[in-house]
Amino acid sequence: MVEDWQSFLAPYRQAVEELKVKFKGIRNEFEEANLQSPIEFVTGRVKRPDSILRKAKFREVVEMNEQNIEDVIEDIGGIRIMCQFVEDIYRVVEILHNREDFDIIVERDYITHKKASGYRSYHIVIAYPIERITGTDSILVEIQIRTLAMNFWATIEHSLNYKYAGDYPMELHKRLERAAEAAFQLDEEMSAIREEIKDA
Ligand code: 0O2
Repeated sequence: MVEDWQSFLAPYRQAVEELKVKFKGIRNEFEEANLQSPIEFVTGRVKRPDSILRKAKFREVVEMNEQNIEDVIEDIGGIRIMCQFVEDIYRVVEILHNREDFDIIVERDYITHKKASGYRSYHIVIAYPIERITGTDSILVEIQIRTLAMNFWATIEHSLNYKYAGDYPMELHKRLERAAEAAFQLDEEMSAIREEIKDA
């Protein structure tokens, strides 16, 4: 068991704050150079203990402690990068690949391979070195990169998931599928008129 959640989560809070500053910095650099930024905005959060425990239970973890927790839950620290266009997501991925301040551990492209739920996003899990008064630690942070349309769908589906625990009534399930398709079409349309939007 985790004895003291406050101190266990402290490095994650620090990592999320640092990464938000860094990724907002990328956006600022594009703006200062008068270039269209592939990053629209950045958010971050640290998973709450109740949510960590719920996920561990869902994944049927028998005994979780501070040493093995990251084997099961890679998204205690989470960053979301929102983009206008699907193409921007891959530009952001390339930018992240070229950085030297963290290592990429896993990549999951749920855009080319959407989840059964209809969920689309690009996930990158990084090992991020964090400087503490006790020395350097390396912790995992999950970066989700998605368009505004993907984010809209995922946010709504996420709240419904809490209500129905994933067990949606058939009618709602169908509506969510249609909404996912509509979000996909919106991204396609926006990409098609991207050049015009960029000129504007
Ligand atoms: P939170 O913090 O409330 O968002 P894995 O399945 O382990 O191979 P994956 O998909 O990266 O890889 O891991 P996981 O744990 O299934 O999902 C990580 C996060 O991705 C989730 O965090 C969501 O933020 C998002 N996500 C994944 N699948 C879906 C989905 O079907 N719908 C929505 N809305 N979001 C999804 P949590 O755990 O939900 O917590």
